[in-house]
Amino acid sequence: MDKAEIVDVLEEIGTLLELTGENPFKVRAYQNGARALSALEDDLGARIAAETLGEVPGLGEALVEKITTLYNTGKLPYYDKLKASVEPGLIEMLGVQGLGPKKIMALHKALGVNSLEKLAEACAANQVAGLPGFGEKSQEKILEGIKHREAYSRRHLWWDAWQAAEPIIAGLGKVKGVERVSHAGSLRRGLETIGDLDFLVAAENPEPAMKWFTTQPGVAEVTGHGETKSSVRLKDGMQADLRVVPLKQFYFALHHFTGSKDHNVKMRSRALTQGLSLSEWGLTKKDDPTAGGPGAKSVIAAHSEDDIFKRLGLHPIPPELREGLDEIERAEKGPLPRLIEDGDLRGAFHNHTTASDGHATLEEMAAAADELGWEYLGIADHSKSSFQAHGLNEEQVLAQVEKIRALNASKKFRVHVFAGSECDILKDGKLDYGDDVLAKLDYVVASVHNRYGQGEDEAAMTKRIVRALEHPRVTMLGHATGRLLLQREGYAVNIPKIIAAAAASGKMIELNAQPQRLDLDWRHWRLAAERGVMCVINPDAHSTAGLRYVRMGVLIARKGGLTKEQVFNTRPLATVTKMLKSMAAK
Ligand code: DGT
Ligand code: CA
Ligand code: CA
Ligand code: ZN
Repeated sequence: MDKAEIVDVLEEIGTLLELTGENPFKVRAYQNGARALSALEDDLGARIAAETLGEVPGLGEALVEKITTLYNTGKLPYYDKLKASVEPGLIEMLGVQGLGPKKIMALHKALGVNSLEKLAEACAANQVAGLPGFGEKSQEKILEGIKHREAYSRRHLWWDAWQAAEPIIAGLGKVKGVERVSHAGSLRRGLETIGDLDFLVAAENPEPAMKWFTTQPGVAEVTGHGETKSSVRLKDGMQADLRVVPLKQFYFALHHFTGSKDHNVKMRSRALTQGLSLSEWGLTKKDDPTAGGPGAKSVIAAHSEDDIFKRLGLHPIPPELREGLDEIERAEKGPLPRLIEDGDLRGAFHNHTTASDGHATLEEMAAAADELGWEYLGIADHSKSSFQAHGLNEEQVLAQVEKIRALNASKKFRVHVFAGSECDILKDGKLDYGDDVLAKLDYVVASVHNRYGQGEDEAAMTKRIVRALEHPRVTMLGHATGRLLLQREGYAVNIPKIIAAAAASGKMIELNAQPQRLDLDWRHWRLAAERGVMCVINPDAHSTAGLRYVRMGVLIARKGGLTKEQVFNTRPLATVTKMLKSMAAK
């Protein structure tokens, strides 16, 4: 087991111990141990071999033993036993916003609740409000949190859906007789969360593809099996649909099953005004009796979706833009702008290292950036107020700046490393470091982490962020709403006002590409771009693997209609360096 995975296990042990009512010192020992291990710069394997792990502050004998076992065997009987001893319902409650181990324990003790269902009942029966430390308002919040959780559990993050989809696309492509394969639906449109996975195959004989799809190892249950359509539930709980069509219908079907539904409705009514009928089967004359069926006599042969758009007098509309907004009207007037593409990014700015809460060291991150072919890598560890994320104090961040300068001078890596900070925006909109420290940095990502109870006070939060944007040392705003998809709502904030403030002060706004954030939301980027606010796509990487999240960011930027020029980090190193310098000089 590698270091990052062991850190996760230690953190989970801490949480489980809290849920069993274990004494706080023991809980803290695991939490501190997880932090100490995650901050360890040297190679864990070497430390274990040399038996010097115990010298790391924060790692006592018991922890050293457990880390060693996990490292060597990938298992820990103590952890398995502990996990089995906690009621699953209590672990499930951790997923409810606002409920931590302490509150869950209190609820369990006072009311005996051991499942989400029972907790919801207790709230509805007004039993929670009277408990010490709860009250009417928190009872309401818990109920709301449970409802959210239920709604969320039916959808999945795009990134997770894509991990499940990739091997299916590859597998279908290898089936005999399969001429085309594509994903469709919300997955292809790049929606931030996905209901089910949709796949489309072109083949004369549907049987082999259907058979592979319903019997491949990832399948938990076949939920539907027709002649040309089958549905399955995958082992991770996701649902997936496959449709198989003859090649001549493939692009009509691909357009139809990519959707969205709203886009399809508008496309069909556009076709009707031209005397045509559009369906998954083809594009026929309106009064053709074969319309809307498998034998549709199409007026065109479609060799791509673009052929369909063209016949209806439209310029091509990329899948990401097909949400039934105004994309059809725009595609009628002229070509849509060329959207940013995967290969356009040359680096990114919001990344963490083991200096704060990342799992990889500065050098490991630089090596990973080299491997990705990046020209530059921005390091922005947390600032001191984010103590839960091991934020850096003034001395530590200045030492990191020196370390980064030395690393660049050593030419050990091809990538140029910029020294920045993810600096907390404090309650009043001031920054977490003084101007003298900020002046030593190449750039500053300003982010809200602690809501200080302002989560629902839109005016206060907006003012706080606007004030931070006005600070001359701030380069960009980090994760603008703090949302965690399928888990936690963002704080209330007036986005148009934030965009206006960024425009006025010439600041950038981050598109945080961490799959659970995707923040700022794609729905706001057109306004930002129209106001001339530059986007910067940042992975918010906490590990070397996390750097790859930029791909998700590009997809969301496309969905937001952004071009290469509207995204800062598509620019070459020399330009980026110059722009950061000129921003800092103001
Ligand atoms: P999801 O799965 O909830 O994330 O969203 P989608 O968009 O993938 O929806 P899904 O899987 O139900 O259907 C895939 C596409 O098929 C959808 O985007 C458009 C098309 N489609 C499905 N049902 C209908 C319908 O009743 N009317 C129309 N016009 N199109 C439909
Ligand atoms: Ca779907
Ligand atoms: Ca579907
Ligand atoms: Zn952050």
